[in-house]
Amino acid sequence: MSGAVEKLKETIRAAPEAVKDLTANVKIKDLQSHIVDVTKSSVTMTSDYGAKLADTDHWLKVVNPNDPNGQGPALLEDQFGREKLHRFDHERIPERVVHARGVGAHGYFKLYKPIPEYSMAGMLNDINRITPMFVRMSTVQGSRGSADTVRDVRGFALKFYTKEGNWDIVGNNIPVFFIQDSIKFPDFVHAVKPEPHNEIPQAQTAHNNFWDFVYLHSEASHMVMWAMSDRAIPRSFRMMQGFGVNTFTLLNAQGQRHFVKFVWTPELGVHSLVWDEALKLGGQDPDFHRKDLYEAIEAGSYPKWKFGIQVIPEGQEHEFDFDILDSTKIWPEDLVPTQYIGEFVLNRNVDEFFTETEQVAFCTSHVVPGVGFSDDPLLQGRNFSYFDTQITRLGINWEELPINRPACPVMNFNRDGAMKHRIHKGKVNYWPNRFSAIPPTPVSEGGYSDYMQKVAGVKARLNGPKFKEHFNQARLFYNSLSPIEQIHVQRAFAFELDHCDEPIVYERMCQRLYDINPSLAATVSKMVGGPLEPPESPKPPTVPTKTTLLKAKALSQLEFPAETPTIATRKVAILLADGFDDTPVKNFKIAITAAGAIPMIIAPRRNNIIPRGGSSEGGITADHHLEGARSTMFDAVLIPPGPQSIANLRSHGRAIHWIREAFGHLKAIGALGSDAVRFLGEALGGDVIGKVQISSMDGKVVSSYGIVTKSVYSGDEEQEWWQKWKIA
Ligand code: HDE
Repeated sequence: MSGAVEKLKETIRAAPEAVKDLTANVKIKDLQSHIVDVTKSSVTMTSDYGAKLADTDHWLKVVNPNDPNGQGPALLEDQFGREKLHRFDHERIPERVVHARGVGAHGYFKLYKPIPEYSMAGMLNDINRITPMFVRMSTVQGSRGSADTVRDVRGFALKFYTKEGNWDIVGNNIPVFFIQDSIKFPDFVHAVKPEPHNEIPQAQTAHNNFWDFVYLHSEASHMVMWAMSDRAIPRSFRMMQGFGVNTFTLLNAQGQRHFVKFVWTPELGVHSLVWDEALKLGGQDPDFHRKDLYEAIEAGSYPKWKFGIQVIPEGQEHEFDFDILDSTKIWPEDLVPTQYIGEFVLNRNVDEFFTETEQVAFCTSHVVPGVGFSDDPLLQGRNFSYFDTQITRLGINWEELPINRPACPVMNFNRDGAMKHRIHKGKVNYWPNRFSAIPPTPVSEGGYSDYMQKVAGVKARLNGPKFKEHFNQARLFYNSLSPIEQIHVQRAFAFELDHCDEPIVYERMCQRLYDINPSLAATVSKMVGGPLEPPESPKPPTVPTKTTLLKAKALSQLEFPAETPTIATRKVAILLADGFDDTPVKNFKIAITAAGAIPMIIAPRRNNIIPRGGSSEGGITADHHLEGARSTMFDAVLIPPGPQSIANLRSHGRAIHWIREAFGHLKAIGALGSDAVRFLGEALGGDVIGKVQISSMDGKVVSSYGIVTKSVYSGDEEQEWWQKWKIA
């Protein structure tokens, strides 16, 4: 277990009983029968067919015992050697065609507001139920080994093991999508993935094909605004919202149907990295997000999300300017408020990555009684695609795998296929049969009820007229951001288009930005060499609107601070060297641990850092040395007092770089004592005498030591931050 986990454990207050009580989780119990603990096994090594093995280090060969150099050929007859290689040769399965890189964890859902008026789903009506869950978070574009912190949409897939069957919500951390119709998905994914001729770039949208696609599909305009915002570089998987994106339906016991969108919001607030930090972390710690989630859960600091619904009664389907079945549109909260009805918590890491996180398979088509689909054309295609892809990845019997198996009874006459596990006893394998074996369940007793939807029309390859409007919500999103968030969007576009080397791509994309926001377009154009004036060509069609908002709630990340502002689980680096003052360091560690954060000592070397007045044997062990752990891996930095310690840091190039980089990434920086304060000023190139305090944009100081919260929207606007210096 890593040092961070141990330290985080020290800071965790007792978790609520319901969270700890894993025996309440029927799915975890179900998995137990499959778990073998290799380190506690009393069984010695066997072959796959159970024969005990005496030697798996040497292949069976012809050797000449009388000749010390005699090494003859290896024998094909070695069934154990062959078995070992066979098994190894076939270890890999195809990675997911998208969302290949991800991390999973177990948890549970608890309802606090039943919704019988909307849905008869048991999980959405029973407040005494604890519904087991498995959650997988992912990036989209990169392959399994790509870095965590790339600019990308994050997948956020939920599997509820309900008493009425598995219910999967296969969501993202952004509420809209690039395309409206699932038939476009292969084109979209081909365009976003590495280019076909050279397989470059990995896990990036910053290339010609992606932006060519976006220009040619103006429906992607809204989504790319989100993808260029801070949402696409989250600080942690624990600090992201999630959205079901598609429009689903809820069906109540009276047979009434409502349209619904699902949303979940993290208890810790929504926070992001800054771009430079994300880029560096990609190399310094490619597992940054995976590790962050694993360590938090391992330490007992369980991330939690509020689960909400946005509901539109069936009769109001056509009352909006946008088509509510169009996945490139949000339902603005100002028009359709989110009702939070429950929460989910992730409280258990997987025991084995492959059999759980890699083999878990989600299907949008897997819904339970009380939940249904809509005619959202993206959803309809997804309902086909997910099941289909699992057949390639895992085989037709993928639902028998332990992680995918429902935690309720499964019984039917689907049969056979590769890798079937369950043995069905009995003379019949069809329905109806002379034994009346395995009858369907009437709707009145819990059988799935299909909504009797009236449908009329002609067959045509068309979408509804409102699907043609592509820019209103792209504008709405940009207008709803704070100024600093807007700057980040400008810079993200400038970065991405700078990586496109074909003028037709970046010039046309700049033209497209004029359709969204002329000032954004002009700024980006100036940076990347696009047109400096709006194009004369006619604007793409827009549909007249009656409810169009200029700004909408809940789009800017600033609207999602943690419910109680907190530095819990954030990592604070204490930068010191030989000669540091021991007592303030101890006090600071106590204070910061009490606030739930993780203090970590960073010094020029790891072993035996000697405090002022200490002996050469009495030093402390640092958590990391300055080269090993970089400022990017921490949320805040403290420089404690001690004249010799400061002098040592002052002569250390990496220490100065640490402070400058932390400042550039808008980390909270504290300095204790006049030497440390002066050093901080010098490191940052300022002529500072006295006490220095750097505050976040909202000026929040959350501890008496001057540790400030990192602003959720922290811009990389260095100049701006220079002006924020207060010199006293
Ligand atoms: Fe997916 N998507 N998708 N997608 N998607 C897959 O299914 C697909 C879409 C999302 O952690 C694949 O099991 C189509 C929207 C997540 O295992 C595949 C369309 C949203 C994950 C697939 C979409 C998503 C996937 C690849 C357009 C947000 C990872 C592996 C019609 C709501 C799930 C797999 C996990 C994975 C198809 C669009 C989210 C190929 C055809 C919109 C989180 O079946």
